[in-house]
Amino acid sequence: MENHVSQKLKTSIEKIMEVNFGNNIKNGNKRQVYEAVLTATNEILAEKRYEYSKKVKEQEAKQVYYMSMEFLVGTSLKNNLWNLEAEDDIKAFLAEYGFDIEEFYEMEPDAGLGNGGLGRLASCYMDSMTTLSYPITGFSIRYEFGIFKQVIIDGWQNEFPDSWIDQAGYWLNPRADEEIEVHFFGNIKEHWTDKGLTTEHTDYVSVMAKPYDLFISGYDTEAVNTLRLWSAKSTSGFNMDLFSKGEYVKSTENEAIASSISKVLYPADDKIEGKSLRLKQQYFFVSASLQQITKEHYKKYGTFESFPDKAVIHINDTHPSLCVPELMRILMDDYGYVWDAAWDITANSLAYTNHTVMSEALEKWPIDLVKSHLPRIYSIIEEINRRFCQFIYTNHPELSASIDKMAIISEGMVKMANLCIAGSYSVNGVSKLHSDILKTDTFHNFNIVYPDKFTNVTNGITHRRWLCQANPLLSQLLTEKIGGGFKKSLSDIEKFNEFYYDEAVLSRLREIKKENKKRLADYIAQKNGIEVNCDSMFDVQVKRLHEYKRQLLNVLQIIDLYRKIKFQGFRPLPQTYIFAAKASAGYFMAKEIIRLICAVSDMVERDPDVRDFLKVVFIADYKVSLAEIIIPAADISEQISQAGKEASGTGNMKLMINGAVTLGTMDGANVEIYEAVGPENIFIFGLSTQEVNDLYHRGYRPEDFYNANQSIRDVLEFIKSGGIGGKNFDSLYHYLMYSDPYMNLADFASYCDAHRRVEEAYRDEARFTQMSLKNIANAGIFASDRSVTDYANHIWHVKPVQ
Ligand code: GL2
Repeated sequence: MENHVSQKLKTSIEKIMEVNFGNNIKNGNKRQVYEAVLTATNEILAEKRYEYSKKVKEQEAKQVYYMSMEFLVGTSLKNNLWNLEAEDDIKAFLAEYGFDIEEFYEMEPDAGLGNGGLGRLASCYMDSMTTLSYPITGFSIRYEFGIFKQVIIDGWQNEFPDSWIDQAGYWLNPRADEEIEVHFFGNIKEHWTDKGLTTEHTDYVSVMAKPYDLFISGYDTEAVNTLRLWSAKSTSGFNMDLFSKGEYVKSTENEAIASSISKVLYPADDKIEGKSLRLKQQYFFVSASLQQITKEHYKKYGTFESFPDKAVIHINDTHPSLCVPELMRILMDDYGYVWDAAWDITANSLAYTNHTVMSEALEKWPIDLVKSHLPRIYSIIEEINRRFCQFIYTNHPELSASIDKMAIISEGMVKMANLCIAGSYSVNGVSKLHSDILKTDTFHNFNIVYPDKFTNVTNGITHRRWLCQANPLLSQLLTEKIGGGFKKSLSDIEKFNEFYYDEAVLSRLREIKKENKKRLADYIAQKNGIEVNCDSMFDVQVKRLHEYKRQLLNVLQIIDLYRKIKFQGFRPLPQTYIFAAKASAGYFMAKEIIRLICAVSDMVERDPDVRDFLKVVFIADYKVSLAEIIIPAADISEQISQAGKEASGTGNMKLMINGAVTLGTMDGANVEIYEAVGPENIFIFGLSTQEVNDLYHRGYRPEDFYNANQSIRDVLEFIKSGGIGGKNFDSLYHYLMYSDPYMNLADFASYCDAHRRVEEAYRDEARFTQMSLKNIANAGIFASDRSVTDYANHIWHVKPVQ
């Protein structure tokens, strides 16, 4: 039976066709109907949002404000229709008029407002919070250009702008009535008044923040939450005076400077960019969001005493760390609170998640930059730092030698993680291993001072997008066998373990995998012009390109395999290696690794001795919608970062739930995947975190591994001598032999050995399908529903609003 939402949607689509285009569906063109479907879906969400927010207000429920520079939303149409349980009806409705809904899905560009795992996690959390009916608002920037489009030309990554708004802007609901002014630069004047010492910020430059709301739907819920994206524009706008005087360029200058703030997403992942524009972006969205949140709170309660009971502001990595001084500023300068009271409110309303231990990603800003761009904020940070250092000095004399390391301002820099720890009531890592490393290593001293602040919440993924929508065949099989309850409550998926010995189910699993492989193979044939064998084993490594993730190790193994097939008559199981990854634009080594993958792909493809056994494919422009095609087709999930470096990983979870078996190091959430599936259903190799640290302290000498291992010598000399299509890869040879902080060669032998174990397991079809089943059935704990419930219960202390 058709549901009430579907009926409403249809009527609304018809109406929009009439009113907006003076047309009807029958005669409408594809673009018109596409627009009508998106607009109608958005309207339904707007109505639901209105009803839900009324309830939240009535119940005076505590709310989460999730501050994140990145939300990797992906596409929304399919997700929204699926969540509204209207997908089938709308598909059939459109088909009546000759429109294929799949084509509409393809027309929608990804909202690529993020780089990788961190941004995608934020979007998964919005989905889960909404499905579980928790009130949450996400805050970020409405980047005009999201993550760049990647085009590979002759093996080299080129970046092109991604203007997504034209085709996906229907989801963005402008709220001109809620614009907010943000101040940069200027001077600080202090003077005594009857209220004590007050501070005035003068001669500042104003930028207007205009909000756009993107509605977030959930499954089987009344709730709709919003993701508020701020767009920057000038307060003065276009200068008519200058224009009249013929100063055409100057007349638009103010607008250009202001709007540059929300122009483009910084494409660096796990690495900081200490640029002035980046600092402006951070302050811009933090200030606009906090001004709005506090204004609403004050309107309602007339005081901030109750603020920590009604609001929790979550700092997603240090990018929004200016929340600490900005909330202090608002409370003191705008609402007249004295320092101690303001600090009490601030430090009880903020919670912080750390997402990386990589030193190059721990943000710090030069003092002069912060001081000149944000003079008032800097003066507050200085005072926070002074009090913090004094507190440590007085209460923890044993740490007095470490104060310099713990200080918020030191070595000419403002250290944002230190600021977050001092200013938040909760600090968490994103997997058990990562949270342990934070406590025992990265923030060891802070853990001595604030042992109760540190906790762990292991990441999760929304299986509704990554399983139900991306892999409808598997989802259907699960529904048949264990019922549909898993869609709302993924712990139910555990029941699938019962089918471990069920031949019919195992055979269905194989058929489903094959279908998904065909879908991917079609994509590859179309985009790469490579025919891949769907009976070969699909080995997948898809994620950002980063040295620590060690795509290079994967290629080294492939080159070794190539050489063994070509020169030693080795006949392996046919295997297809699939890579997809974007490298940060200025990251030379990462781009070199892509070039190597592409060159190896070419070399194999041209070689009739090898190509029946081995294929290597680099799929360009990795993004959420592409991941939805690749992941369900994977047999093997490569998670091979150097132990201790990948905070969690979330791709590993998406692959697992789609039945791929992990080949990985004991790093990040791989450790918990290992615990969930047991040692016989995962392939582990390589040094442990402890062993990596020990080797580092002893001194890692790549030549020791080179000398001890014939295959390493063969592979490296092959690369060096132009063996890969005559191309020069000296940069990578030297990297591996003389610098490589991620110790690729130390794990090489164990990695190759693991690959042979994988092959052996894969040859035993029945056994491998059982491994795959175990991975699916034990993925329950990696639901983002579980993660957000952990946050809600243990950190945020919020309740669902039903
Ligand atoms: C990351 C981590 O590298 C990754 O391991 C983790 O899964 C995600 C989400 O917690 O966060 N940190 C980071 O800066 N980026 C990540 O993907 N970009």
